[in-house]
Amino acid sequence: MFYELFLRSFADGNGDGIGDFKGATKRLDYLAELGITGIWLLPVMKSPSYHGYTVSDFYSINPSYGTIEDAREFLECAHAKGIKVILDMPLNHTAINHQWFLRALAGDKSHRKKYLWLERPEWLEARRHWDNQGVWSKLNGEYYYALFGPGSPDLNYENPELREEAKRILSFWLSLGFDGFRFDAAKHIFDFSTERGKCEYQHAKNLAFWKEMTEHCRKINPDAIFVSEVWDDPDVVDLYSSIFGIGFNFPLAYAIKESVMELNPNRMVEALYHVMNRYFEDVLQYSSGIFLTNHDMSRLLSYMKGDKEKAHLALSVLLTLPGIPFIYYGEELGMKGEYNEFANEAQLEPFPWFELGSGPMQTEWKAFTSNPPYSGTSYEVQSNESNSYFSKYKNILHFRKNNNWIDSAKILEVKAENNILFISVESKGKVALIVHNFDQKTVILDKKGNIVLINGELSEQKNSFSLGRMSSAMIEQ
Ligand SMILES: [Ca+2]
Repeated sequence: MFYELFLRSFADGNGDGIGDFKGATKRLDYLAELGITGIWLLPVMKSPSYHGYTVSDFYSINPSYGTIEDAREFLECAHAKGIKVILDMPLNHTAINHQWFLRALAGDKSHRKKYLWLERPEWLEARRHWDNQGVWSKLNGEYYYALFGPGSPDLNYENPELREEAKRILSFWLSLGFDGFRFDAAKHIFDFSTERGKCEYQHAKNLAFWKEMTEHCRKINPDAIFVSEVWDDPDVVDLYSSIFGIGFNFPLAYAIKESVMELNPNRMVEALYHVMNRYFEDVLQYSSGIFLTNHDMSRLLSYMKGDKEKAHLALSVLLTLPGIPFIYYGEELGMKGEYNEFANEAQLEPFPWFELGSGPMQTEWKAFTSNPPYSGTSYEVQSNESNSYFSKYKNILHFRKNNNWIDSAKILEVKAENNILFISVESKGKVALIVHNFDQKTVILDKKGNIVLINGELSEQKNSFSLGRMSSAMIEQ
């Protein structure tokens, strides 16, 4: 079970209000106690942007986060606690102030070949798929390709020397002790056709690129972990996942949140046959990275309009499905944050350790807007209450930790009856029926095995059991 961690917002180790490696190292026990066995670290390289996705030196640590030695110590301490760490690696583009781009602008030939420059005026007509914006930016009278905006010029991996450079970058971080990578924007490496002069995902070329990169990494660490970010239909995601080993299942995230929001388990049944169809088969060559939210989405409690029962039900559904679960930092406290297409600061807020918004190791790099002091969200308040959002969330995480056999389980059957979702899963001869009550009232069901409460209310009678509203349980068969 992975925890997506934004270092800047987590724990401050040197008193400047900015989260860093020293602080996170001291908070590893907190993560281990949650049941976390992996960390996905958002980019930590030198960057002009607060989120770090535009990198200005791929071989450096952002000085705000500490030193290479601090990172090494963090990795060693994580490993000692049985936690693996993968690094977010945005190889698709650089920051505009990366030396490569600055030298390219100054006319240096070898650096110019690292980027894509406008060759034909008609290329200017190209538009990106999701919002019809242009993809060429102009600086010093020259147009360069920058799909995600002027601040992040795309790298041109047609250049074999650049592919070798990318391998050196990956070697650098693996030898420091990282256990693998989350590859950002994986389908965007080749997404502009120079033949047709328009934006087009070139999946075959992308897959060849990633095969080359992952094979290189596996020579250094045969057990390296890779996760791909591909927002697309399940068949496209599968193509990429077969190379990386784990692919984020975006359609599943939407399906769970929508079905719980609408309290419609039928929607979930329909979706599972579509977005988890491989799990109904026997052969599993790769895993789904299953999640509800990430740094590019509204936080769960904001999505659920503050309905805590729904948020816990959604987490329960997620953690009873096969795949590798990813939990976004702060979700366990019920942090809020609405996605805004122009800035994603709202869902990247400081982790509220203290109720008054400051205290030892509390990060304060930005003011709280969605999770203000005295809102009851803090770890300080919730960790001491057995009935808090945090305590319930943690119990659901512990359910999955104690039942991690579900990670590689097969789905035998899913159905919805009387507003109850039934999921039957099997792994190595072990079979369990999972029951999620989407209803507003308690239901009584037949008892056919040992019952484990996942979340909510449960009472057992001789031949039956009662499952409270919005509650979940597992029946071991
Ligand atoms: Ca700091």
